Amino acid sequence: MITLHYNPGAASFAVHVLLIELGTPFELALVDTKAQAHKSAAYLAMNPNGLIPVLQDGPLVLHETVAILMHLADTHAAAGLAPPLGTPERALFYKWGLWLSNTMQATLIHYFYPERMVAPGHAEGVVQVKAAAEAKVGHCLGQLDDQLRKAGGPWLLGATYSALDPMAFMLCRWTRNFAGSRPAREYPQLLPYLRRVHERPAVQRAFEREGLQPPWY
Ligand SMILES: N[C@@H](CCC(=O)N[C@@H](CS)C(=O)NCC(=O)O)C(=O)O
Repeated sequence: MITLHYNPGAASFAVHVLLIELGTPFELALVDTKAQAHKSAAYLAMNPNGLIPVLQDGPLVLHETVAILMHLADTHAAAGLAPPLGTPERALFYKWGLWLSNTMQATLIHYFYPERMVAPGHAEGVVQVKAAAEAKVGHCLGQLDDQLRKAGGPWLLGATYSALDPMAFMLCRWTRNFAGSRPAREYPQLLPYLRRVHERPAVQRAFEREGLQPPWY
């Protein structure tokens, strides 16, 4: 059995969408962040970073959202959610997966938790880190918009929907409250892309199951 440790709207959302998309049986385990359940000894034993998500797949315990997405694409290869191994397309799948994780997602975390990057009580530092993170994510949105134009769409990697589309959609969604720069929906390629991903039944089902409300992105 597959179990996804999740919290509504957190990074687990992309994995939740993919699991529904795959039609594979799984269960959801809510991580009560208000009760700091992600910092409990039991949770830290699964993910020493104390972050969401964690996927349990039989005896395998896996953290890192993009690693989980890639694992699910590999273990459900018939669904065709990752390009064939050893191809240039597969190399680009790795490139975009790592970039989404180590550049765009990591910077969004600074945007959401700027106080973690400065000395305690440094209010001006918090404002500066948040603004800098928002500006850097703005560059990331520009790159995503450019990629959609170059790849010709309709999906991030081109003609075929992949395990990275729920990830790109989720990160774009996280920009919806940007105040100092454009959110994803204001980019010419990203707006129709977000609409297309949102139209997928798996995305709508995940929103529903997590109890999330509009605006969607
Ligand atoms: N690189 C990690 C990042 C995960 C992450 O930052 N998760 C956030 C939720 S979106 C979290 O658990 N935040 C709680 C905290 O930072 O205390 C991954 O992709 O799994």
